[in-house]
Amino acid sequence: MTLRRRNFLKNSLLPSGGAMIFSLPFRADSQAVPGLPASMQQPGKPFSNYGQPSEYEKTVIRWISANAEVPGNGVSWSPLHELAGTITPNGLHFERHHNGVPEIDPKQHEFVISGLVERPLQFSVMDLLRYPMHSRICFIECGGNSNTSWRTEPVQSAAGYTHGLVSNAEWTGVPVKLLLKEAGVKSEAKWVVAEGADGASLNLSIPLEKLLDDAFIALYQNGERLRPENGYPMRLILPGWEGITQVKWLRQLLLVETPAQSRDETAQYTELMPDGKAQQFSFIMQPKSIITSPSVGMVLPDNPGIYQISGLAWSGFGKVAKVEVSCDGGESWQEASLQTPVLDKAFTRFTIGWQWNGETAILQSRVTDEAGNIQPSREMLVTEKGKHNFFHYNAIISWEVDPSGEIFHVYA
Ligand SMILES: Nc1nc2c(c(=O)[nH]1)N[C@H]1C(S)=C(S)[C@@H](COP(=O)(O)O)O[C@H]1N2
Ligand SMILES: [Mo]
Repeated sequence: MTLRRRNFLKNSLLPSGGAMIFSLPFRADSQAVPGLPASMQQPGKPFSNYGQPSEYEKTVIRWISANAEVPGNGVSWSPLHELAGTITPNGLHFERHHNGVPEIDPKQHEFVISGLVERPLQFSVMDLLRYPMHSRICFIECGGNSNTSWRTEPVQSAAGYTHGLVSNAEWTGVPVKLLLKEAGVKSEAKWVVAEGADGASLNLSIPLEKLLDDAFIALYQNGERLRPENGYPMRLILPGWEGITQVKWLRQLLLVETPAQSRDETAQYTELMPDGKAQQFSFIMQPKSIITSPSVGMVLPDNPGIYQISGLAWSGFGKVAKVEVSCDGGESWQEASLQTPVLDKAFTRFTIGWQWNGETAILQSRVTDEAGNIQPSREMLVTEKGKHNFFHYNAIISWEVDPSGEIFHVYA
Protein backbone atom coordinates (compact mmCIF):
# COMPACT_ATOMS: atom_id res chain seq x y z
CA MET A 1 0.00 0.00 0.00
CA THR A 2 2.72 2.48 1.07
CA LEU A 3 4.80 1.64 -1.95
CA ARG A 4 2.00 2.11 -4.40
CA ARG A 5 1.08 5.43 -2.86
CA ARG A 6 4.65 6.66 -3.14
CA ASN A 7 4.73 5.68 -6.78
CA PHE A 8 1.48 7.41 -7.36
CA LEU A 9 2.82 10.61 -5.88
CA LYS A 10 6.00 10.37 -7.87
CA ASN A 11 4.07 9.98 -11.06
CA SER A 12 1.51 12.63 -10.35
CA LEU A 13 1.78 16.29 -11.15
CA LEU A 14 1.33 17.31 -7.51
CA PRO A 15 4.31 18.30 -5.42
CA SER A 16 4.32 15.59 -2.71
CA GLY A 17 3.03 16.93 0.59
CA GLY A 18 2.65 20.41 -0.86
CA ALA A 19 -0.53 22.40 -1.30
CA MET A 20 -2.48 22.05 -4.52
CA ILE A 21 -2.33 25.41 -6.22
CA PHE A 22 -4.04 25.70 -9.54
CA SER A 23 -3.38 28.62 -11.77
CA LEU A 24 -5.72 27.88 -14.59
CA PRO A 25 -5.97 30.43 -17.37
CA PHE A 26 -9.20 32.08 -16.17
CA ARG A 27 -10.54 34.84 -18.31
CA ALA A 28 -10.46 38.25 -16.61
CA ASP A 29 -14.20 38.69 -16.94
CA SER A 30 -14.87 41.04 -14.02
CA GLN A 31 -14.33 44.19 -16.01
CA ALA A 32 -16.42 47.26 -15.32
CA VAL A 33 -19.74 47.31 -17.15
CA PRO A 34 -21.05 50.84 -17.79
CA GLY A 35 -24.37 51.64 -16.14
CA LEU A 36 -24.27 48.92 -13.41
CA PRO A 37 -24.29 50.00 -9.74
CA ALA A 38 -20.87 49.79 -8.03
CA SER A 39 -21.97 46.88 -5.77
CA MET A 40 -22.67 44.76 -8.83
CA GLN A 41 -19.23 45.50 -10.24
CA GLN A 42 -17.45 43.93 -7.24
CA PRO A 43 -16.76 40.23 -6.91
CA GLY A 44 -19.09 38.56 -4.39
CA LYS A 45 -18.24 36.80 -1.14
CA PRO A 46 -15.43 34.24 -0.98
CA PHE A 47 -16.09 30.53 -1.52
CA SER A 48 -16.96 28.26 1.38
CA ASN A 49 -15.84 24.80 2.43
CA TYR A 50 -19.31 23.70 3.39
CA GLY A 51 -22.42 25.42 2.07
CA GLN A 52 -25.11 26.91 4.30
CA PRO A 53 -28.62 28.14 3.45
CA SER A 54 -29.08 31.78 2.44
CA GLU A 55 -29.13 34.43 5.17
CA TYR A 56 -32.70 35.10 4.10
CA GLU A 57 -33.84 31.56 4.97
CA LYS A 58 -32.88 31.72 8.65
CA THR A 59 -36.42 31.08 9.83
CA VAL A 60 -36.60 27.70 8.11
CA ILE A 61 -35.62 25.62 11.10
CA ARG A 62 -36.47 22.54 13.14
CA TRP A 63 -38.59 23.32 16.16
CA ILE A 64 -37.22 21.81 19.37
CA SER A 65 -39.46 20.47 22.15
CA ALA A 66 -36.99 19.27 24.79
CA ASN A 67 -38.08 17.42 27.91
CA ALA A 68 -37.09 19.81 30.72
CA GLU A 69 -37.02 16.99 33.31
CA VAL A 70 -34.86 14.50 31.42
CA PRO A 71 -31.66 15.89 29.88
CA GLY A 72 -31.12 14.69 26.33
CA ASN A 73 -34.74 13.62 25.91
CA GLY A 74 -36.90 15.35 23.35
CA VAL A 75 -37.67 15.95 19.71
CA SER A 76 -37.10 18.47 16.97
CA TRP A 77 -39.76 18.85 14.31
CA SER A 78 -39.04 19.10 10.59
CA PRO A 79 -40.59 22.26 9.02
CA LEU A 80 -42.72 20.34 6.48
CA HIS A 81 -44.70 23.51 5.76
CA GLU A 82 -41.55 25.28 4.47
CA LEU A 83 -40.18 22.50 2.25
CA ALA A 84 -40.85 21.46 -1.34
CA GLY A 85 -40.28 18.20 -3.20
CA THR A 86 -39.80 15.01 -1.21
CA ILE A 87 -36.22 14.91 0.14
CA THR A 88 -35.63 16.30 3.61
CA PRO A 89 -32.36 18.27 3.77
CA ASN A 90 -30.00 16.74 6.33
CA GLY A 91 -30.00 19.78 8.61
CA LEU A 92 -33.80 19.69 8.77
CA HIS A 93 -34.41 15.94 9.25
CA PHE A 94 -36.53 15.57 12.39
CA GLU A 95 -34.78 14.28 15.52
CA ARG A 96 -35.90 12.08 18.36
CA HIS A 97 -33.42 11.42 21.10
CA HIS A 98 -33.96 9.54 24.34
CA ASN A 99 -30.51 10.26 25.75
CA GLY A 100 -29.03 13.09 23.73
CA VAL A 101 -26.59 12.81 20.82
CA PRO A 102 -23.48 10.76 21.63
CA GLU A 103 -20.17 11.97 20.28
CA ILE A 104 -18.70 8.97 18.49
CA ASP A 105 -15.23 8.79 17.01
CA PRO A 106 -15.66 6.49 14.01
CA LYS A 107 -12.19 5.03 14.63
CA GLN A 108 -13.30 3.83 18.07
CA HIS A 109 -16.77 2.60 17.10
CA GLU A 110 -17.39 -1.12 16.89
CA PHE A 111 -20.47 -2.94 15.73
CA VAL A 112 -21.05 -6.62 16.61
CA ILE A 113 -23.39 -9.39 15.55
CA SER A 114 -23.75 -11.97 18.31
CA GLY A 115 -26.13 -14.36 20.08
CA LEU A 116 -27.64 -17.23 18.09
CA VAL A 117 -25.16 -17.20 15.20
CA GLU A 118 -22.50 -19.69 14.06
CA ARG A 119 -19.78 -17.02 13.97
CA PRO A 120 -20.10 -13.83 16.04
CA LEU A 121 -18.76 -10.92 13.98
CA GLN A 122 -17.24 -7.59 14.79
CA PHE A 123 -16.98 -4.64 12.39
CA SER A 124 -15.26 -1.30 12.46
CA VAL A 125 -16.68 1.52 10.39
CA MET A 126 -13.88 0.95 7.86
CA ASP A 127 -14.81 -2.75 7.64
CA LEU A 128 -18.44 -1.94 6.85
CA LEU A 129 -17.50 0.65 4.25
CA ARG A 130 -15.87 -2.14 2.22
CA TYR A 131 -19.10 -4.13 1.81
CA PRO A 132 -21.38 -3.75 -1.21
CA MET A 133 -23.77 -0.90 -0.47
CA HIS A 134 -27.10 0.15 -1.87
CA SER A 135 -29.13 3.35 -1.69
CA ARG A 136 -32.80 3.70 -0.97
CA ILE A 137 -35.12 6.64 -0.45
CA CYS A 138 -37.54 6.08 2.41
CA PHE A 139 -39.35 7.92 5.17
CA ILE A 140 -38.78 7.57 8.90
CA GLU A 141 -41.74 8.49 11.10
CA CYS A 142 -41.81 8.52 14.88
CA GLY A 143 -44.69 6.49 16.37
CA GLY A 144 -45.45 9.61 18.43
CA ASN A 145 -45.82 11.90 15.40
CA SER A 146 -49.06 13.99 15.41
CA ASN A 147 -49.86 12.81 18.93
CA THR A 148 -51.28 16.17 20.05
CA SER A 149 -54.14 15.34 17.66
CA TRP A 150 -55.47 12.83 20.21
CA ARG A 151 -56.32 15.87 22.37
CA THR A 152 -59.88 17.20 22.42
CA GLU A 153 -58.85 20.62 20.99
CA PRO A 154 -56.74 21.00 17.84
CA VAL A 155 -53.39 22.75 18.42
CA GLN A 156 -52.55 25.73 16.21
CA SER A 157 -48.80 25.21 15.66
CA ALA A 158 -47.46 25.18 12.10
CA ALA A 159 -48.06 21.95 10.14
CA GLY A 160 -44.49 20.64 10.54
CA TYR A 161 -44.38 21.52 14.22
CA THR A 162 -47.36 19.23 14.89
CA HIS A 163 -46.93 16.55 12.22
CA GLY A 164 -43.23 16.81 11.33
CA LEU A 165 -41.75 13.92 13.30
CA VAL A 166 -41.36 12.39 9.86
CA SER A 167 -38.72 12.93 7.19
CA ASN A 168 -37.58 11.34 3.96
CA ALA A 169 -33.99 10.80 2.85
CA GLU A 170 -31.82 8.74 0.56
CA TRP A 171 -29.93 6.36 2.82
CA THR A 172 -26.91 4.35 1.66
CA GLY A 173 -25.55 1.33 3.45
CA VAL A 174 -25.06 -2.40 3.79
CA PRO A 175 -27.99 -4.86 3.66
CA VAL A 176 -28.30 -6.63 7.04
CA LYS A 177 -29.06 -9.96 5.35
CA LEU A 178 -25.58 -9.95 3.83
CA LEU A 179 -23.97 -9.67 7.27
CA LEU A 180 -26.36 -12.20 8.85
CA LYS A 181 -25.50 -14.67 6.10
CA GLU A 182 -21.84 -14.24 6.90
CA ALA A 183 -22.51 -14.75 10.62
CA GLY A 184 -24.70 -17.83 9.96
CA VAL A 185 -28.11 -17.54 11.66
CA LYS A 186 -28.98 -20.49 13.95
CA SER A 187 -32.42 -21.99 13.43
CA GLU A 188 -33.61 -21.07 16.97
CA ALA A 189 -33.14 -17.35 16.29
CA LYS A 190 -36.45 -15.52 15.78
CA TRP A 191 -35.81 -11.98 17.05
CA VAL A 192 -32.92 -9.57 16.96
CA VAL A 193 -32.23 -7.04 19.70
CA ALA A 194 -30.72 -3.90 18.16
CA GLU A 195 -28.74 -1.72 20.54
CA GLY A 196 -27.48 1.85 20.20
CA ALA A 197 -24.31 3.38 21.63
CA ASP A 198 -26.15 6.29 23.28
CA GLY A 199 -26.52 7.00 27.00
CA ALA A 200 -29.02 4.34 28.05
CA SER A 201 -28.07 1.85 25.30
CA LEU A 202 -31.50 2.12 23.75
CA ASN A 203 -32.53 -1.35 22.58
CA LEU A 204 -35.40 -2.73 20.58
CA SER A 205 -36.52 -6.22 19.53
CA ILE A 206 -37.08 -6.71 15.83
CA PRO A 207 -38.46 -9.84 14.14
CA LEU A 208 -35.65 -11.64 12.27
CA GLU A 209 -37.72 -11.72 9.02
CA LYS A 210 -37.57 -7.92 8.66
CA LEU A 211 -33.79 -7.99 9.00
CA LEU A 212 -33.57 -10.73 6.39
CA ASP A 213 -35.87 -8.73 4.12
CA ASP A 214 -35.11 -5.04 3.38
CA ALA A 215 -33.24 -3.81 6.48
CA PHE A 216 -29.88 -2.13 6.05
CA ILE A 217 -27.22 -0.37 8.05
CA ALA A 218 -26.93 3.18 6.73
CA LEU A 219 -23.65 5.05 6.71
CA TYR A 220 -24.70 7.84 4.33
CA GLN A 221 -27.67 10.21 4.33
CA ASN A 222 -28.49 12.14 1.15
CA GLY A 223 -25.04 11.45 -0.23
CA GLU A 224 -22.93 12.49 2.75
CA ARG A 225 -22.06 10.59 5.92
CA LEU A 226 -24.84 10.47 8.51
CA ARG A 227 -25.33 13.52 10.67
CA PRO A 228 -24.47 12.93 14.36
CA GLU A 229 -28.14 13.60 15.25
CA ASN A 230 -29.31 10.91 12.87
CA GLY A 231 -26.99 8.15 14.06
CA TYR A 232 -23.39 8.80 12.97
CA PRO A 233 -21.49 6.68 12.18
CA MET A 234 -24.17 4.02 11.51
CA ARG A 235 -27.86 3.37 12.05
CA LEU A 236 -30.44 0.75 11.25
CA ILE A 237 -32.96 1.51 8.50
CA LEU A 238 -36.15 -0.57 8.42
CA PRO A 239 -38.19 0.86 5.51
CA GLY A 240 -41.78 1.67 6.48
CA TRP A 241 -41.40 0.73 10.14
CA GLU A 242 -41.87 2.82 13.26
CA GLY A 243 -39.02 5.24 14.01
CA ILE A 244 -38.08 3.68 17.34
CA THR A 245 -37.00 0.44 15.63
CA GLN A 246 -34.46 2.27 13.44
CA VAL A 247 -31.74 2.28 16.05
CA LYS A 248 -29.16 5.06 15.73
CA TRP A 249 -25.46 4.81 16.68
CA LEU A 250 -25.93 1.06 16.17
CA ARG A 251 -23.44 -1.09 18.09
CA GLN A 252 -25.04 -4.51 18.36
CA LEU A 253 -27.45 -6.94 16.74
CA LEU A 254 -28.09 -9.76 19.21
CA LEU A 255 -29.95 -12.77 17.80
CA VAL A 256 -32.37 -14.31 20.31
CA GLU A 257 -35.43 -16.55 20.54
CA THR A 258 -37.87 -14.13 22.17
CA PRO A 259 -38.17 -10.34 22.41
CA ALA A 260 -36.19 -8.56 25.13
CA GLN A 261 -39.30 -6.75 26.51
CA SER A 262 -37.20 -3.61 26.76
CA ARG A 263 -38.46 -0.29 28.08
CA ASP A 264 -39.37 1.10 24.65
CA GLU A 265 -41.49 -1.91 23.69
CA THR A 266 -43.38 -2.13 27.00
CA ALA A 267 -43.64 1.14 28.96
CA GLN A 268 -43.43 3.20 25.75
CA TYR A 269 -44.38 2.78 22.08
CA THR A 270 -47.30 0.51 22.89
CA GLU A 271 -50.86 1.46 22.01
CA LEU A 272 -53.40 1.73 24.80
CA MET A 273 -56.66 0.36 23.34
CA PRO A 274 -60.24 1.15 24.43
CA ASP A 275 -60.46 -2.17 26.39
CA GLY A 276 -57.55 -1.06 28.59
CA LYS A 277 -55.06 -3.49 27.04
CA ALA A 278 -51.91 -2.26 25.34
CA GLN A 279 -50.97 -3.41 21.88
CA GLN A 280 -47.24 -4.16 21.49
CA PHE A 281 -45.07 -4.22 18.36
CA SER A 282 -47.14 -1.97 16.07
CA PHE A 283 -44.27 -1.86 13.61
CA ILE A 284 -45.70 -0.74 10.28
CA MET A 285 -46.58 2.93 9.85
CA GLN A 286 -50.12 3.41 8.51
CA PRO A 287 -50.90 5.51 5.42
CA LYS A 288 -50.91 9.23 6.13
CA SER A 289 -51.05 12.50 4.21
CA ILE A 290 -50.95 16.19 5.01
CA ILE A 291 -51.50 19.37 3.02
CA THR A 292 -48.33 21.36 3.70
CA SER A 293 -49.39 24.44 1.73
CA PRO A 294 -51.63 26.24 2.35
CA SER A 295 -51.71 25.17 5.99
CA VAL A 296 -52.37 26.40 9.53
CA GLY A 297 -50.82 29.77 10.36
CA MET A 298 -50.55 30.91 6.73
CA VAL A 299 -52.70 33.73 5.33
CA LEU A 300 -54.06 33.65 1.78
CA PRO A 301 -53.36 36.99 0.08
CA ASP A 302 -56.12 37.07 -2.55
CA ASN A 303 -59.81 36.64 -1.85
CA PRO A 304 -61.12 35.15 -4.06
CA GLY A 305 -58.07 33.64 -5.72
CA ILE A 306 -56.39 30.70 -7.38
CA TYR A 307 -54.07 28.59 -5.24
CA GLN A 308 -51.93 25.52 -5.61
CA ILE A 309 -52.57 22.92 -2.92
CA SER A 310 -49.47 20.84 -2.20
CA GLY A 311 -48.76 18.11 0.32
CA LEU A 312 -47.05 14.88 1.25
CA ALA A 313 -48.32 11.31 1.48
CA TRP A 314 -46.64 8.09 2.59
CA SER A 315 -47.37 4.55 3.81
CA GLY A 316 -45.34 1.84 5.50
CA PHE A 317 -47.25 -0.75 3.45
CA GLY A 318 -45.84 0.29 0.08
CA LYS A 319 -46.42 2.92 -2.58
CA VAL A 320 -49.01 5.66 -2.50
CA ALA A 321 -51.78 4.66 -4.95
CA LYS A 322 -53.80 7.89 -4.86
CA VAL A 323 -54.40 11.05 -2.89
CA GLU A 324 -57.78 12.76 -2.87
CA VAL A 325 -58.29 16.35 -1.78
CA SER A 326 -61.46 17.94 -0.43
CA CYS A 327 -62.06 21.68 -0.10
CA ASP A 328 -65.47 21.32 1.53
CA GLY A 329 -64.72 19.31 4.65
CA GLY A 330 -65.09 15.91 3.00
CA GLU A 331 -68.39 16.43 1.09
CA SER A 332 -66.64 15.98 -2.25
CA TRP A 333 -63.19 14.71 -3.23
CA GLN A 334 -60.95 15.16 -6.25
CA GLU A 335 -57.88 13.17 -7.17
CA ALA A 336 -54.60 15.11 -6.88
CA SER A 337 -51.60 14.73 -9.23
CA LEU A 338 -48.72 12.68 -7.86
CA GLN A 339 -45.18 13.79 -8.55
CA THR A 340 -43.15 10.95 -10.07
CA PRO A 341 -41.38 8.73 -9.36
CA VAL A 342 -43.75 7.33 -6.74
CA LEU A 343 -41.47 5.24 -4.51
CA ASP A 344 -42.15 2.38 -2.14
CA LYS A 345 -42.35 3.48 1.54
CA ALA A 346 -41.27 7.01 0.67
CA PHE A 347 -42.74 10.52 0.61
CA THR A 348 -44.91 11.25 -2.41
CA ARG A 349 -45.66 14.89 -3.27
CA PHE A 350 -49.20 15.64 -4.41
CA THR A 351 -50.58 18.83 -5.92
CA ILE A 352 -53.93 20.12 -7.13
CA GLY A 353 -55.18 23.54 -8.22
CA TRP A 354 -57.89 25.26 -6.17
CA GLN A 355 -60.11 28.17 -6.99
CA TRP A 356 -61.11 29.72 -3.68
CA ASN A 357 -64.44 31.53 -3.81
CA GLY A 358 -63.61 33.53 -0.68
CA GLU A 359 -65.96 31.68 1.67
CA THR A 360 -65.04 29.44 4.61
CA ALA A 361 -63.40 26.28 3.25
CA ILE A 362 -62.08 23.14 4.91
CA LEU A 363 -59.08 21.59 3.16
CA GLN A 364 -58.33 17.89 3.65
CA SER A 365 -56.28 15.16 1.99
CA ARG A 366 -56.82 11.40 2.09
CA VAL A 367 -54.29 8.84 0.88
CA THR A 368 -54.90 5.28 -0.31
CA ASP A 369 -51.86 3.00 -0.51
CA GLU A 370 -51.20 0.19 -2.97
CA ALA A 371 -52.27 -2.40 -0.37
CA GLY A 372 -55.71 -0.74 -0.34
CA ASN A 373 -55.40 0.91 3.09
CA ILE A 374 -57.23 4.23 3.29
CA GLN A 375 -56.32 7.05 5.68
CA PRO A 376 -59.21 7.18 8.21
CA SER A 377 -61.23 10.18 9.36
CA ARG A 378 -60.48 11.37 12.90
CA GLU A 379 -63.83 9.99 14.04
CA MET A 380 -63.05 6.53 12.65
CA LEU A 381 -59.60 6.48 14.25
CA VAL A 382 -60.86 7.56 17.68
CA THR A 383 -63.71 5.03 17.50
CA GLU A 384 -61.25 2.24 16.71
CA LYS A 385 -58.40 3.19 19.03
CA GLY A 386 -60.12 5.12 21.83
CA LYS A 387 -59.26 8.49 23.34
CA HIS A 388 -56.28 7.44 25.43
CA ASN A 389 -53.93 6.33 22.73
CA PHE A 390 -50.74 8.27 22.22
CA PHE A 391 -49.00 6.69 19.23
CA HIS A 392 -49.81 6.02 15.57
CA TYR A 393 -52.14 8.94 14.89
CA ASN A 394 -52.76 8.89 11.11
CA ALA A 395 -56.21 10.45 10.67
CA ILE A 396 -57.13 12.98 8.00
CA ILE A 397 -55.81 16.47 8.86
CA SER A 398 -58.15 19.46 8.33
CA TRP A 399 -57.29 23.13 7.73
CA GLU A 400 -60.07 25.72 7.89
CA VAL A 401 -59.64 28.74 5.62
CA ASP A 402 -61.65 31.71 6.92
CA PRO A 403 -62.96 34.53 4.68
CA SER A 404 -60.14 36.69 6.13
CA GLY A 405 -57.67 34.27 4.49
CA GLU A 406 -56.39 33.03 7.87
CA ILE A 407 -55.99 29.27 8.27
CA PHE A 408 -56.70 27.23 11.39
CA HIS A 409 -56.30 23.59 12.42
CA VAL A 410 -59.75 22.08 13.03
CA TYR A 411 -61.23 18.63 13.60
CA ALA A 412 -63.74 17.99 10.82
N1 LIG B 1 -29.93 4.74 19.80
C1 LIG B 1 -31.08 5.38 19.58
N2 LIG B 1 -31.77 5.11 18.46
C2 LIG B 1 -32.94 5.74 18.22
C3 LIG B 1 -33.48 6.66 19.14
C4 LIG B 1 -32.72 6.97 20.31
O1 LIG B 1 -33.10 7.79 21.14
N3 LIG B 1 -31.54 6.29 20.50
N4 LIG B 1 -34.71 7.22 18.88
C5 LIG B 1 -35.58 6.43 18.01
C6 LIG B 1 -36.81 7.10 17.65
S1 LIG B 1 -38.07 7.09 18.79
C7 LIG B 1 -37.00 7.61 16.39
S2 LIG B 1 -38.49 8.24 15.94
C8 LIG B 1 -35.92 7.64 15.41
C9 LIG B 1 -35.65 9.07 14.99
O2 LIG B 1 -34.64 9.14 14.04
P1 LIG B 1 -34.00 10.55 13.67
O3 LIG B 1 -33.65 11.25 14.96
O4 LIG B 1 -32.84 10.27 12.80
O5 LIG B 1 -35.08 11.32 12.94
O6 LIG B 1 -34.71 7.10 15.91
C10 LIG B 1 -34.87 5.98 16.75
N5 LIG B 1 -33.58 5.44 17.06
MO1 LIG C 1 -39.96 7.78 17.81
